[in-house]
Amino acid sequence: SMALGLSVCAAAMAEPAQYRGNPIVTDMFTADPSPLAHDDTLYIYTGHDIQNETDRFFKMHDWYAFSTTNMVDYQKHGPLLSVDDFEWAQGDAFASHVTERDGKFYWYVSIRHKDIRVHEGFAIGVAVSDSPTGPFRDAIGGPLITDETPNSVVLNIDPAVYVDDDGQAYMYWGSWNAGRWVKLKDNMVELEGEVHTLEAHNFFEAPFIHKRGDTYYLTYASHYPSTTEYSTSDSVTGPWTYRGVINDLLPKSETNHQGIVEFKGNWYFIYHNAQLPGGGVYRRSVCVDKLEYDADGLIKKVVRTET
Ligand code: FUB
Repeated sequence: SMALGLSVCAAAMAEPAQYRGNPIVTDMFTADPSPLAHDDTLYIYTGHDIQNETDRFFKMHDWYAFSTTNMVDYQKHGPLLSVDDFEWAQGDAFASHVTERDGKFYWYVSIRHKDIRVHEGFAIGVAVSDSPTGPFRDAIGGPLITDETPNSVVLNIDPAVYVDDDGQAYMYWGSWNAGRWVKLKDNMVELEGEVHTLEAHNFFEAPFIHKRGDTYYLTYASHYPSTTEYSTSDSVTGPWTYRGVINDLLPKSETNHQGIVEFKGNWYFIYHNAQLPGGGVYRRSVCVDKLEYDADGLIKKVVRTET
């Protein structure tokens, strides 16, 4: 009927924002991407820069996801998680990482603790959901890592979790030249054993692990302003062999924060720049480009396609 036709049309017009190309999001500033391939969809979880054009610090309060099935069209979900979802936290939604285990989705986040104010008070928390797009809730009701954790670092930020082939989960994190790693229990929300120092040449922050064939790749931001560099190993715990730069300095973003994922037979390098109009160090934009390997399995320098 005519009425039915009109309501279908209205529903189509009410669809959430859709985007194409780089940067993948054009109506807000996004940063620190974390990719997750699930079923036939790629989810890119991001931070959300809300700083103005003059103040000089990161201002971030919540996290979003952007999904795609074809690497061309992206759909916004969120905000899916916010600092307010962690009662023990007071602010600063820095970099995060989402991983799946046994049908549950775990979202590891960097936030500031309300009470523990040693150093900067940064802590790592974790939220959980039965779906990649939520609802997510605080999985512990407290932090996983704080300044009080033995062998933690000054800035406990930038968590990345990797579940190895034998089912053992590892969390990597850290900043300002001090990387760390620790095993996680099978429940994904408790530490197993002691915190280890991450020994990787030129490590600054933003560790990320992926595996291709028998090789583990540890990518990370190096120096500040940051390039993206990497090391490889035949074990998820190292030792790590330094392999060089894969993403050069960015024109306007001092940070460089990457995630790497294989999706539908191609590898992707997911990062942020500051190329949206009005963009800058604290107003960044997530981008996606191809990641390629040479015949020896070394990563080729990323060819960025932003304008
Ligand atoms: O987005 C805030 C911080 O900037 C992140 O935690 C770092 O990785 C850097 O991108």
